[in-house]
Formats: sequence, C-alpha cells, structure tokens
Amino acid sequence: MPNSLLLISHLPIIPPTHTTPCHVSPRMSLNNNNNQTPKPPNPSSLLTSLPKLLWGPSLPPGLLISTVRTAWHSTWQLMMSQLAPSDPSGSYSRPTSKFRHVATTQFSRQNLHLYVALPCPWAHRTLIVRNLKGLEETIPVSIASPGQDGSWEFKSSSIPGLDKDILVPGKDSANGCKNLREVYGLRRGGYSGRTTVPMLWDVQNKEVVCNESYDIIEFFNSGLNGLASNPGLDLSPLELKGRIEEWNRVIYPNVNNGVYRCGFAQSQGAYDTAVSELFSTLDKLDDHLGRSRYLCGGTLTLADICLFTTLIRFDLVYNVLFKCTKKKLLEYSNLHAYMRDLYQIPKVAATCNFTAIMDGYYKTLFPLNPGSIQPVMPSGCEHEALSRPHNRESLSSTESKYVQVQ
Ligand SMILES: N[C@@H](CCC(=O)N[C@@H](CS)C(=O)NCC(=O)O)C(=O)O
Repeated sequence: MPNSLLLISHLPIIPPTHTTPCHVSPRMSLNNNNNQTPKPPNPSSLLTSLPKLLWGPSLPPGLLISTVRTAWHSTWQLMMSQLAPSDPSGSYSRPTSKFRHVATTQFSRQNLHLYVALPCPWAHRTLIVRNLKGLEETIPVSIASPGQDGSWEFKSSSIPGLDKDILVPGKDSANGCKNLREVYGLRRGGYSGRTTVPMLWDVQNKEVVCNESYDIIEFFNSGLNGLASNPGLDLSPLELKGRIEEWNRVIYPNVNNGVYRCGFAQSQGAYDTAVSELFSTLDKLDDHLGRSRYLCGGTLTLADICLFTTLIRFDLVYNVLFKCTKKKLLEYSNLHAYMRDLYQIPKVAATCNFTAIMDGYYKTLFPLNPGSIQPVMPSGCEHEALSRPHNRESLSSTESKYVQVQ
C-alpha cells in the first residue's frame, strides 16, 4: 500500500455512473437543468460538460461508454504502476527491501522497537514470532493504521479489540512520530524509499535495523534467546532448515506473493499464470497437510507461520479483492483445519484483528476498489468459526515443539 496511492485517489476522477447511468439516455441527463437558476461549476459535471463541448448536446451511448472506458483504463494503469510495479508482460514485481540481514548490523539488542500494521501479512509474521518467543517485553511494538494520504499513520484507533486481548492500532511509542515516513526519516542520512512495515528500529542509534519480514522472524527466533521468556522454542531447528527452505521456495512466490501477483496483475495473461500457480500450489499443500500436522512434520516452524498469515486473509480479502476466486479456503478441508490449528494457539489468535485486515485492504487499495465499499465479513472467518475443533493432533508423528508454546 504505497504512499502515493491515496494521493492519486484524490484526483478528480469521477466514475461515469454517478452522473450518467448507462441505462439513462445521455440527452436526458444533459438537458434536465434547463429551467433552473445557474449553479456554480461543480467538478462532478466535468464528465457531462466535456462531451457536450466536443460533440454537442448528445453523445451516442456507445461512444460515451467507450470514451470513459479508455480514459478509465489509462488512469487505472497509471495508478497501478504506482501501487504495484510490473514487468512488460503485466506481472507484478515486488520491490526488494532496502534494509536486510539483521545479523550483520551493529545495534543494541536491549533497545529495539518493532513497527507493524495489522492488515499486512508480512508484518503479521513478526508479531506471531515475537509472541511465541515471549519477546513482548523485550521488543515493544507500535501499530500503524492506513492513513488518508496512503502513508502508515500512528493514531488512536476506532478498530475494536476482542476483550482487549487482541492487538489494535495506536500511537508511535518509540519516537512519537505522526507517520512511518517520519520514523524512517529520523535515521542518519534520511531516507526517500518505500516506507514499509514490518520495520525493526534501533532506538538508541536511531537506525533501521531491518525491514524484511523473513530476516526479522529468523532473528526473533534465534537472535534474542537471552532476552526471550520462551527461549526453548525453536521454529527453525537445524535438522529442518533444508525442508523449511524448500517450502519457502514454493510458498513465497506462489502463495504469499502469489495472491498479490493475482490481485496486482496488469494483464489477463499475468493474472491467468498467477492464479493457476496459486491454486495448483494450494492443491498440493492441501494434499500434504492431510498427512502431516505441520509443513515439516510434527514441529511448528517458520514456514508454517509464513503460510498462516496468507491463509488467514484468504477468504477475508484475497478471494474477493485479489480475484483468487477458483476456490475459497473453506473448501480445502485440510488447509482450513491446519489454519484453525495455528489460529487456536492463543498467542497467535491475539495477533489477528479481522476488522483491521478488512479495513486495510478494502479502504486503501483504491485502484482495486474505487468505490471503497467494504463487503460484509464472511461468517466463516470470524473467531467462533475458527475456534471449531481441527482434530489434527493425531497427525503428529513426532512430539511437537508446539507444546512449549502453550
Ligand atoms: N518484503 C517485505 C514486504 C513488506 C511490504 O510490502 N509491506 C507493505 C504492507 S503489506 C507496505 O508497508 N507497503 C508500503 C509501501 O509499499 O509504500 C517484507 O516481507 O517485509
């Protein structure tokens, strides 16, 4: 959700149907003001007065539609190029993170602060690992909300929590900044790139430690054991590292980034490829998870956390907004039970705020939802539905490290 996006959304682009519904003759709508006193110019009359100037009092409906369609398509492409850079074939190419590799950076481990936003699946990974490792005291967190100008802002939230057990957006408790761009700007040398969440901040040295989610969760898993209240939990044990990497190589491009490749595709061909790779990977995962409690057997790993944050958003937003329509997650019985298994870890459930997720996607991704109308929350995505029994315990062949998480 880039900063420039909402600026573009404030351009006076008037959807045609607001002034001249397709089923009403343009002549009727252009002439219905004849007996009234002239009113000051209204920007919303732009669409009706421009054709009048060019073609006279009436414009054939077919021509009106094709004119508006061409204008809208060019505007949409312009907005999409800001929101989601693509290659020449129209496939989404995700920009790379600027600050990577926590381990090689010099910083004070006692003085770290995490910046996140609740709609973001990448930031969600870091909140889950922080909770599971018991790093809540060591790593304080500031939770941003999507702002009107497209930036991540810090403000008191109107989004409810669930009995106060669930995370809600709020102020910047480390730097007192109004938005995330200001925080990035505090680093020596400033910053002019994309200001993304998650971002790990060195409070003492006023520096970005890392803004790549996978690097942050690896660091939380093994780099702060001296300060964690659950240091015994290892979400990336040495003997499973190879398998975790294998899963990540499949899941990242086809599922985590795959849903974005569907939603941000700028050509039919790019969408067709992305959606087919997404659903063939979900089919394989559903099959595998019918035999295995977690991706790598009986042990919960970082690969599961990364898959979970996409699955929990699937029916809520990706199925509709990103056109991942072939199936709902609810139709994949193993994947859905697997997602419920992870959700039912109390420290995982505490990181899921479904209202904030819906709000973040439907209200801010303007080119995908220009009317900003938010669909109703699917009943299968609510806390009660996700708390249904999953019956996956019997799939654990080896003793699960998950027991240490409870
Ligand atoms: N590769 C990054 C991606 C982070 C990312 O794309 N975050 C989005 C929110 S979901 C963001 O902050 N976008 C703001 C922007 O692009 O300006 C990671 O995994 O940490």
